[in-house]
Amino acid sequence: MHLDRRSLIGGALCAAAMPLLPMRTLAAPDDMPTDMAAFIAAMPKAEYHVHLEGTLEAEMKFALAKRNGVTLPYADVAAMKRSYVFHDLPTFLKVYYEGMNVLLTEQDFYDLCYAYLAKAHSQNVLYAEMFFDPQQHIDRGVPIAAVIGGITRARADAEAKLGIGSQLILCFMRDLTAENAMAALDAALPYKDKLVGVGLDSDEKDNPPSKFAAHFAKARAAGLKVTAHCDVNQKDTLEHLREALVDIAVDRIDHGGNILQSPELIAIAKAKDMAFTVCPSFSGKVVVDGQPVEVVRGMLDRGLKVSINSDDPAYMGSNYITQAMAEAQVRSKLTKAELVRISRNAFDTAWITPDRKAGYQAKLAAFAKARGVAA
Ligand code: ES4
Ligand code: ZN
Repeated sequence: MHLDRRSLIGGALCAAAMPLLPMRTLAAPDDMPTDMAAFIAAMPKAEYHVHLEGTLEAEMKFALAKRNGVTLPYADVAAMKRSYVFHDLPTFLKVYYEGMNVLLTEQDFYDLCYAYLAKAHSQNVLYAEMFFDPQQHIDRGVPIAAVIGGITRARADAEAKLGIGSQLILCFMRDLTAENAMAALDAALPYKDKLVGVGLDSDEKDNPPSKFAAHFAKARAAGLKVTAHCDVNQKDTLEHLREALVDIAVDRIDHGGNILQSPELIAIAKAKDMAFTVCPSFSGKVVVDGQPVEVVRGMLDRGLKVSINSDDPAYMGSNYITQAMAEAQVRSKLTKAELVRISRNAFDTAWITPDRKAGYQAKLAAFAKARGVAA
């Protein structure tokens, strides 16, 4: 992992149209006023774009490797973390998928999910919807029952012990075959009451949303919501956004920063009140009319429903949502009122009952009022 954050401000990980930069870390900038840092830390939050397997910290990898008798190709945690150097999405995904080899039992998935929810709770996340990649586990011989079972048990315990609410989104790996994804969906559907939706992740190049039209339709027929990654500055990015928005008619878009380059797509998204789950670590700047624009700033200014999320925090300097928001605050010059708006957008994005949503929004409104922020 490169740590030169000053030189990396504004960099995008997988920017085809931008220079490729090493992955940035998202530490809160040293010169952030302490009252702003404290405000961000204390604000009630919701998270929608976090890959559970991307929260697998190096320390936990070593603990699980020991428990499961797996040999890791690194001497220690520090050496493993030094290997977290990525140049683009494929080089990141290679390390990310290799990292999952230590996840073998129901208890492993429990430990992974509980650790994330405890961390999120410590950062005042009240509610989270989390991705997981079943194909990667099924293909390694891990039963889907162990994957979903461990995660579900952790969710229940975290809700009971910590009060944090959560739901689960099954992601299709778009760079594997459509058949492989369909097999995973069929294996998971008996557990559909443990899922809230399906998503689309992994390498987007030449893997458009339309490749999974049948999967999305089947998931929807089973009562599940639909979301899709539209990673930043990918090949055919505007066509992929159009397919997601119009052809698939997704319920949400993950990343989606290039929409800023298309007034037509912005108009469609606004008409649908579409939510965008932006991760500053992956969403750098996009070029709009020849000018680089921060995705969070651009979406806010155009009235798009943007939230800020952490993505794969274990691979990004262990920076979870508070650090992601702090980074976005600096890069997009967010005011406290805008930060509250972003959190309000986030609670609004939740796939939960209106009553629960209103409860979360009331907590956020009380927080803003207590700090004199008009929101
Ligand atoms: C991912 Cl940032 C990102 N993009 C696509 N697929 C992913 N899986 C985990 N993180
Ligand atoms: Zn993602």
